[in-house]
Amino acid sequence: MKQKLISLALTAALGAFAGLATGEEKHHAGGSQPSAAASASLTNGEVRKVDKDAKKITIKHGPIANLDMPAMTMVFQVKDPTLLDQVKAGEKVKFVADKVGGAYVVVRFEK
Ligand SMILES: [Cu+2]
Repeated sequence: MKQKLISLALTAALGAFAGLATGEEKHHAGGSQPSAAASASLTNGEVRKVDKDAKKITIKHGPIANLDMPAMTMVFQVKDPTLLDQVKAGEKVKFVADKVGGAYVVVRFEK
């Protein structure tokens, strides 16, 4: 019984190692793009409110795959305040969102 457990643990460890090796290979194949941006997907949304003073934006968004979030209207922070100069209320946008330090942040917009 003990022998079997050790064997299982060893198999799991080897599996994890193989997974790491594969991930490393993918990373290299992806070129020089940061891995976070490469894995994040574009989300459709409609800008509801832009608050430059608070550096926040309200977006009615579709499902966000990389954050496992359903469609809703919510407030995002922005990675860079200048992002708020690219959009205005009522505009349809595509954007990349990420979770940074427990907050939902818009990383970039794409028109
Ligand atoms: Cu949301």
